[in-house]
Amino acid sequence: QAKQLNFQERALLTANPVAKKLLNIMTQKSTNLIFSADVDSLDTLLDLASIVGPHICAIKTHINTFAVENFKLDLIYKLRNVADEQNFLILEDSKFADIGNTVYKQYVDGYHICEWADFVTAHAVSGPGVIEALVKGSGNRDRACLLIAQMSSDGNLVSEAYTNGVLKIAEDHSGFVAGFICRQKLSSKPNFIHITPGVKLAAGMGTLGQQYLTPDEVIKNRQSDVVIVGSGIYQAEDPLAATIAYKEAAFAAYNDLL
Ligand code: 5BU
Repeated sequence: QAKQLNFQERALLTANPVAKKLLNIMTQKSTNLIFSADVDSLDTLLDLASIVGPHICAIKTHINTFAVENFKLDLIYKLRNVADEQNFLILEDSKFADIGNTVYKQYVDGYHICEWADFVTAHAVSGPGVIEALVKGSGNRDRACLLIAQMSSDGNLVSEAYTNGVLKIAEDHSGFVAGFICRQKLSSKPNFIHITPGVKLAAGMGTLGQQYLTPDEVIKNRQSDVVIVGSGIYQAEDPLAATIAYKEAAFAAYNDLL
């Protein structure tokens, strides 16, 4: 098997500042784990972030899932401080999918995502305008997006041709696209980071169509780079112990490939 470049080597080969930061954090903290903090309130999210922060390379949020009645956007700026202190990034899983003009407003005006999220997810179904809108909204901040090239849910409509189309758009916009949300390695270009949700220590079917793979399967067999784990951590009796278990499983699988 050919020698794989490690994260540190790949950091030198990427022009995107966020991809570079992520690759460096993964090296420094020995973690290729992103925590998907799908909890009920921003207060709970902040508490969990402080606990698991030392063991993750990024936290993933869904800012529009919090009940609006007692929503306070200032808490997300507290998360920004925790992220800076504990050296992890913030990935807002917006899944932008509309025409450029609408995406621009969602990114800049709605929840001020451009201010606090290092990177966001986007579908490429509407074409490259979505990326152009995010570039415009980012201004001179260090920002990036991940394109959703594949999904984890049962019966999803993503075809091989669609995935190949997403790869092509990513290559044409590689200054802003840091990588992919995917089920397996898709591109041999070292600057693209492959990130995989739908991960649990026990593989199988989750609720409402979610399908789980193990960290070992995702990183070693499918050669993705990073795992995203949500309920495997926040539903665990001991979220810190679970975070460490996922971190160690995913990083050992990465080391096995080198
Ligand atoms: P889980 O609790 O580990 O199943 O959470 C997975 C998270 O990743 C959740 O926030 C989803 O919205 C997100 N996700 C996913 O599960 N599958 C996908 O294909 C994409 C995002 Br894109």
